[in-house]
Amino acid sequence: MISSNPSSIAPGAPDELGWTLDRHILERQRHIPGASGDFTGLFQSIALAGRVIASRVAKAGLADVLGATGVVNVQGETVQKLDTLANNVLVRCVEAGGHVCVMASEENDEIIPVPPAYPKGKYVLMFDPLDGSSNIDVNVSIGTIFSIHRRVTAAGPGTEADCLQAGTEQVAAGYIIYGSSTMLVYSTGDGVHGFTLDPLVGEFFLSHENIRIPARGATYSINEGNRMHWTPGVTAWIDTLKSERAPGGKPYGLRYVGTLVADFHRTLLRGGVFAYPGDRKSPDGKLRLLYECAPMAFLAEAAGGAASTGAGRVLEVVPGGLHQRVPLFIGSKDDVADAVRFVQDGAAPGT
Ligand code: P6P
Repeated sequence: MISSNPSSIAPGAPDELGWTLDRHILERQRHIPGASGDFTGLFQSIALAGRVIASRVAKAGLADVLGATGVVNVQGETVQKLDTLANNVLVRCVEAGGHVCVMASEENDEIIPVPPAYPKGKYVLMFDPLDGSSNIDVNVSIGTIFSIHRRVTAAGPGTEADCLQAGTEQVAAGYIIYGSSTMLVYSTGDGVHGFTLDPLVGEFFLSHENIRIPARGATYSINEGNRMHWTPGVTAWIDTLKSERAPGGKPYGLRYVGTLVADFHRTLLRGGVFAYPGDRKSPDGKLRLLYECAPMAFLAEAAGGAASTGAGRVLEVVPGGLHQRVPLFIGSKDDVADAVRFVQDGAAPGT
């Protein structure tokens, strides 16, 4: 990834620092003609927010930020205290930097304007501040998901139109997973890279360079509790994966955390397929396009995988609203292709 040694230190000398996220982003910027440093500044703000949220999540059980606030968000879900805290931290870290013209969040019904006192930048940031909030109180991995676009309006305060762009237009996407370790995974379309937080240093260090999803995996990830609502195509697909008719003749294992970030992170590193399909109860599924499915689809495709709604590429869906839901099949490209075939016409995997 780094083609030369621009450092003044003799080539081949040991690198005691290692690749911090800052250094990685600055090195990337060095190779982009005319780069203004705006993207770098936005990314540093997101990373700061991730470090602050990681710190609060780590001591949530002690600091009484567990438990619901009683507020119900636009999704109709009870907002956990950490959800609110994470949302506010992200907005505060980004709003004053002059890198964005508008933001949008799972927790906010409408767009989040940049306060009039602050300069407006050329980027748009959309996020799910704390995905998996139902798992907060039981100490299961949760995460922050973010998506970055360029604005489409000319200047001044950004609008909803700046947010409602297809996923193919994303400049970058990523997530921060607060698990056994805290990791930030991102892509600008040129490879997917993972950074692990060293809590003693307070910095993310490159730990997973150029992540690639295997063409096929050995696990499927779906909420089997929804089986009674599944369409015949999804039911036939899952029943095939659980039988000797599965690709390779060995039944797939089931892994389901109930946090998209955790289920996707495992799928990204080990392959396999995650699905939150549309069903008879919820034809569009549960997951939101702008700040869950589109950023994960951007990462999946950048890592050699795939992401489909069952009807087409997730990245090609043009959003009709900030909180639009879409069905999601994502992970190893051959496993996703099988799922789509079943959903569309019930063909057996691999035929
Ligand atoms: P279910 C978490 O609430 C979330 O939005 C995603 O992170 C996760 O994949 C999904 O919902 C889990 O939904 O219906 O299986 O509990």
